[in-house]
Amino acid sequence: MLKGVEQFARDFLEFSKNKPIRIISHYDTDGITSASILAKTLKRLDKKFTIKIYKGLEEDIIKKELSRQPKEVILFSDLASGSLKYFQDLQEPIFIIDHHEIHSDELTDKIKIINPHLTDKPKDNECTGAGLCYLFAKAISPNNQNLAPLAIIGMIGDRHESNISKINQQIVNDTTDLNIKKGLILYPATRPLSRALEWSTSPYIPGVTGNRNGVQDILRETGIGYDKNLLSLTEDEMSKLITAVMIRRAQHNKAEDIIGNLYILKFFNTKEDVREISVLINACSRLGYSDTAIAYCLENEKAKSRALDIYTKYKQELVSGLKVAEKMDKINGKGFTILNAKDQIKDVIVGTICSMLSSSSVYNEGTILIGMAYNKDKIKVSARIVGQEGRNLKEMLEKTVTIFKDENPQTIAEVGGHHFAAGCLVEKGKESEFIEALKKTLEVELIKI
Ligand SMILES: [Mn+2]
Repeated sequence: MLKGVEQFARDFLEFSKNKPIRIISHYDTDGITSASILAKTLKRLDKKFTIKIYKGLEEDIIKKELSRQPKEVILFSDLASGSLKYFQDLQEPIFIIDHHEIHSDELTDKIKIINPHLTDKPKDNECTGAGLCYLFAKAISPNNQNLAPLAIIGMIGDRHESNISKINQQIVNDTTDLNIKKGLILYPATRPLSRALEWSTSPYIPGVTGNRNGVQDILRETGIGYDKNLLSLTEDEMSKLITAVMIRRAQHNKAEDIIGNLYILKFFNTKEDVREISVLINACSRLGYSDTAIAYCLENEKAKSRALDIYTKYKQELVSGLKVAEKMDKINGKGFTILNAKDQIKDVIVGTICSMLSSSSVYNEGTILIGMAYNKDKIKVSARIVGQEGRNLKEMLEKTVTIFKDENPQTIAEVGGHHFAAGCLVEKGKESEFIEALKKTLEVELIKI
């Protein structure tokens, strides 16, 4: 168990006695599963609570939420570590369960927090928001161990599965009804391969993704029956399929990108692929239906059918966005490509499109992909990198914004994200100025390596 969780849980229970709780969480799969774990935990304690989901915490949001104090207790999950500067003059304590990077010099005694970066062994304690919420729930009552599946979904959502830390392993061990099988990481592993191949956006399989004839070819070539799913493949079939996919991704030719563990969980009483569940939750939330996403996590039947409808539309949106991105004129530099989609791709999926392209075999390892799409009077900017090595994208965007602000002092631009995926919002009127700042940074960055 992570050090400090028990004390945190005791403090929280003590402070929230007879007070309603405000759960504030992040809008991705990890944040949604975090909020769901907290909701279940508080429900079991018969506590009153409300949930609010945000894409990010800006100053005005924080002010508005803090005005609920002292009547309500504020509990953040999967966010807020990067916002400590806004919590310097608190009258009442706040509670934070988060794993994002933190400026520990901004901590005060009013900020009660669980964060692996603050422990002696941050590597061993690497954990998602949902994982930490689960540990918190378990510290409150051992009965909450049956919430571990939600933590597993969060773990897949935040891609912690390829390098499982000690604490994540502990959560895996806590999860009953979890099956792990090594193989091609295509999802859903539980449904016919022909469908999974056709919709395989991650990994992207050239000639197969979105191409029915290509799907027929690959199945014929490998001699795999149409209705078989990944879970039912023999070892021999699995290795044939992996070879066939690798040939099509020849330029990438890195087995570890497509081979990994398949995670199968019992959810709504059926065996489901955790990657699929994770993408579905993410899709619902990104498209503005975080309430449906949470109700789905709490295994509400009505929410399930709503969530499936949203997910289907989302997949269609992605496949068409991908086609737009492939055809679009791009700004190509050394080691980077900028896709300025303007209003041709929805801002909510531009990051995902970049992730998908970064896993396709079109770009060389280490290439930085920048996607830009309009969001009302702003531009959503998303940065991804091809492969798992290379420059820190958050730092890169921060540098860009510094240059950009130097030249455009009145402008507002805030950067979020981490090493491998980062983004920011920029004023729409400053489109070309921002692109210039981006190019400048990317070209200078290149000289350093
Ligand atoms: Mn997270």
